[in-house]
Amino acid sequence: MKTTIDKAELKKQIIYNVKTLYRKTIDEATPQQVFQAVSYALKDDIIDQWIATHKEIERTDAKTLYYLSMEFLMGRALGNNILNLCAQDEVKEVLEELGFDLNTIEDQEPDPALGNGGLGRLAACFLDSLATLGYPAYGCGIRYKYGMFAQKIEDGYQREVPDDWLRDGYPFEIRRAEYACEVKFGGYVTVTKDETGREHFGQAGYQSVRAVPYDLPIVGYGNNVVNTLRIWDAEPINTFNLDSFDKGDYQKAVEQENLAKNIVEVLYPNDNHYAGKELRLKQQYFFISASLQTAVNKYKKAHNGDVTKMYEKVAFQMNDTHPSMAVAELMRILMDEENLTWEAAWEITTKCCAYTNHTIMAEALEKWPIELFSRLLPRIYGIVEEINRRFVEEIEATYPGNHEKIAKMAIIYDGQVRMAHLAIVGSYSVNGVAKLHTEILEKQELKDFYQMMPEKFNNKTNGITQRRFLLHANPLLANWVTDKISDAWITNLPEISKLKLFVDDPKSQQEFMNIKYQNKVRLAKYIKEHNGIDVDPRSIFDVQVKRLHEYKRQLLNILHVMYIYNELKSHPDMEYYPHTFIFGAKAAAGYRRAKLTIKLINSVADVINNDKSINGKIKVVFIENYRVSNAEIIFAAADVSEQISTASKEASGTGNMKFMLNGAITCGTLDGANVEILEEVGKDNAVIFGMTADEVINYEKNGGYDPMQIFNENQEIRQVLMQLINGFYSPQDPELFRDIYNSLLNTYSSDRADTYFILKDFMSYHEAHMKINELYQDQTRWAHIVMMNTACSGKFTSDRTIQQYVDEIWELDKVTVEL
Ligand code: 26Q
Repeated sequence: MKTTIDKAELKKQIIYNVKTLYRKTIDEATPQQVFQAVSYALKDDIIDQWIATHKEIERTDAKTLYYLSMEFLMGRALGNNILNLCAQDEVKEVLEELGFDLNTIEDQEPDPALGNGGLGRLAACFLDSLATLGYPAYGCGIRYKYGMFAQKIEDGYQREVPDDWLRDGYPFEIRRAEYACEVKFGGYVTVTKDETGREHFGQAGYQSVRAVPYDLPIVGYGNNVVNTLRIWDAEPINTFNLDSFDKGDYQKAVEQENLAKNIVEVLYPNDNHYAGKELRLKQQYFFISASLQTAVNKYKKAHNGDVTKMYEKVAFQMNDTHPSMAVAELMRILMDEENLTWEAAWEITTKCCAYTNHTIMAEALEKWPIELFSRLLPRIYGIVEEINRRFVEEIEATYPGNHEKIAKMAIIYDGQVRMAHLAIVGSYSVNGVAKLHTEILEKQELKDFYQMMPEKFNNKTNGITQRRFLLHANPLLANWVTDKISDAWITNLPEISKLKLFVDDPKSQQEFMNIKYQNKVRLAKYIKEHNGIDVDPRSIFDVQVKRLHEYKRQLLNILHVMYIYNELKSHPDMEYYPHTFIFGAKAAAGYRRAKLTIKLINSVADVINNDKSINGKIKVVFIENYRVSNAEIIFAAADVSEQISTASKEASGTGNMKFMLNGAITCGTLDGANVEILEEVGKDNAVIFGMTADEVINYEKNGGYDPMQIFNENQEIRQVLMQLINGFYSPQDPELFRDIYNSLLNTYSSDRADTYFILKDFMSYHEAHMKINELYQDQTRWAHIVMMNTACSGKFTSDRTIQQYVDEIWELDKVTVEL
C-alpha cells in the first residue's frame, strides 16, 4: 500500500509545529511536544482525506450510519493512524533523523479512555472496520472531561485517579462550533391547537445547555476514507449576565452553568451494572438529542427539507440501551419540529433505529423511575407514555385477556421505564453479540418479544480489528505472517488460515515460538518497570485481563492459584512447569467485593512471590491500570487465555479473540464467543471446562446448588477456603476476606451461596490446568496448538461483523475516495 506522506514535507512540518506551538527548536523539544507536533502534521494529511470522503458521501448521497454509544474506548490514535496511513516507515525514519524513537513518541499519548470495557472497545473496533471497508459512518458519543479512571495499586488496594486526558490538549480533535445545538431539560410541556384542530407540543420553563461537537478522524486502512467520531461537549448557553438585577435570571444562569459543567464531567465507571443516577440520564439525553438534531438537519439539507424518506439514507444503531432515548427523541424532532403526524414519525423512527443487546445480567438492565424521567424530560416522557399505550394495545390485540404478557412486556410498568423494552419496540432490528447469547435472548430473556416479533431478532457475533490487535500490537508476528502468506490478512483476515500449511513445519514452529518468547521478554520488561517484579519469560504466561466482575470469576482463578500453591508446598517434587499468573482488572469504584478480590490477588501474590521454597514455580502479577495501550503488549505475550465466566453470563467477550489472534490457547467455559472459538479451532486446540449454559440456567431455576457439599467432601478446596479466614494471606487482619468466604458458602450473605458456581466448576477447572501443564511440555504439540489458534482466528475480525451488520441491518452504500 502506498502512502500520501512525503518524508521531506513531514520533517519540515514537525519542525515548524514545534516552533509555532512551543517556541522551540526541534533539539529542545520534549517527547510530549514532539508527539503533539507529529500528530498535528499527520492531521494535516488526514484532513485532506477527510474532506474528500465527505465530498464523496455528499456527491453520491450514500446511506450513512450513526453509531450511538455512551462509550468509545479508542486507545491511542497516533500509532494507529500512522499504520492506517501506511506511513510507518516514513514516520519512523523522519523521527530517527530528528533524533527521536517512534515508540517513545507514541508512549507520550494519553489513552483516550472514553469507555469502560468490552462495549466501548467494540464500538472502537467497529469504527475502524467501517472506515476500512469504506462505509460512511459517524460514531456519536460524549467528550467526557475525565474518562475511565487510572488505577493505582496501594498496599494491594485499588485507588482511582482521575484521567485528565485533555490536560496537554488532544491534537487529533477539532472543535466544530458551527454545529453546536441546544438541548433542553426540565420545565413543562405546552400544547397549542392550530386552525385545523391539530395539537402541537412544545416545551417551556426548561433549562438548556449548548452541545458543542468535537470531531476525531477515523482513518481507514490504506483507502483514503476518513470517517468521524463526533463527541459532544457541554457549554452554558447564555453568557451569564452579572449586571442582571433580576434574581430569577441570575439563579437560572448559575444553574445552567452548573448543568453544563456537570453533564460531561466524567464517565460512569460501571461495567455491566446499572446505576440509576440522575446525571447519567442527563448524559444520555444530552448526547442523543444533539446527535439526532444534527443527523436530521444534515439529512434535510441534502433532501430539500423533506424528512419522510430519511430511513433510506440514515441508520441509527443503539449500542445497548444507554442510547435508547433515541427512539423518543427522534419522535419528538419529527413531530414537534418537523410537524409530522404520530404515524408518519413512527414509521421513520422504526425504520431508522436498531438495537444491540450486550448483556443478560439482571443488574445491568436500565430501569428509570417515572418520577425522575418525567421531571427531567417531560416531553420525552409523554412520548414514551404514548409509545407504551399503543404497544400495550398491540399486546392486547395479539394476546387477548393475557395480563401477564402486559406485565412482562410493557415499557412503563411498576413505576419504572424499562429502556430495553423501549429499544425493542422502537427498532426494526434487535441483535445479540454471539450465537449462544442471541439464543439465550430468544429462548429466555426476551422470549416474549421474540415470540411476538421474531423477524426483528438476529445475531451478530462480535469481532476485533486485526489492525490494532495484530499489526500494531504485535509487529514481530505481523511481519512473520506477512512473510509467510502476504499482507492480505490486514484487510481480509480469513486469509490467515493459509498459516495452517505451516503449523507442523518445525522451522516455522521455531520461528513462531521465538516470536512469542520475544513478546514475553517485552512484557517481562514492562512488568519489571511497572511492578518491580521479576518474571521468567520461559514460564507459562497464563493471563486474565478484563474488567473485574463476579461473573467473570477472577476469584476462581486466584483460588485455583492458592490451590496449586498448597499442592506445591505439600508435594515439592510435583511435576509442575513454572507458571506466571497475570491479572489485570479495574473494579467499578463502588463495587466492594470486586475491590476486595483485587486485594486478595495482591495478597496472594505477596505471599507466593516471596516464598523461596517453591523455586519460583509460581509467580503472580497484578498489572496496574490495565487499559488499551498495555493490553496490546499483554495479548502478544500470552500463552494461555483465561475466559472463565459462568456459562451464560458473558454475552460474547472480545479479549478471547485478541488472545487467539496472537497465538494463545483458550482455557475457557462454553460461554459467549468461546463457543464459536472452539468451533473454529477444534477441540484439540482449546481447553474447555465447566458447566454448560443450560446446566447453569437449570440450577438457577431450581434455586441454585449446595456448595457446602463440595466444601465438606473436598479437603483441598476446604483448605483454600479456610485460608480466606485464617489469616494465611492477611495475617494483620484474618477477617479481611470473610466477605469472599461468605459469598461462596453462606446463604445469608446473599439469596444463594456461590451464585457464580465457582466451587461447582473448581475441579473441572483444575483438570483443565493440568491438561495445559501437560500440553506445554510437548513443545511441538504446543506450537501446533497456538499456531492453529492464530490460523483459525479469521472469523473474529470486526470487518466480518461489520459486513454482516451492513448486509442484514444497515444496508449502507460504500464509497471510494480518490485523491
Ligand atoms: C449502565 C447504567 C448506568 C451506568 C453504567 C451502565 C453500564 C455501562 C457499561 C452498563 C453496561 C456497560 C458495559 C457493558 C459491556 O461492556 N458489556 C460487554 O459487551 C461486550 C461487547 O459486546 C461483550 O463482549 C461482553 O460480553 C459484555 O459483557
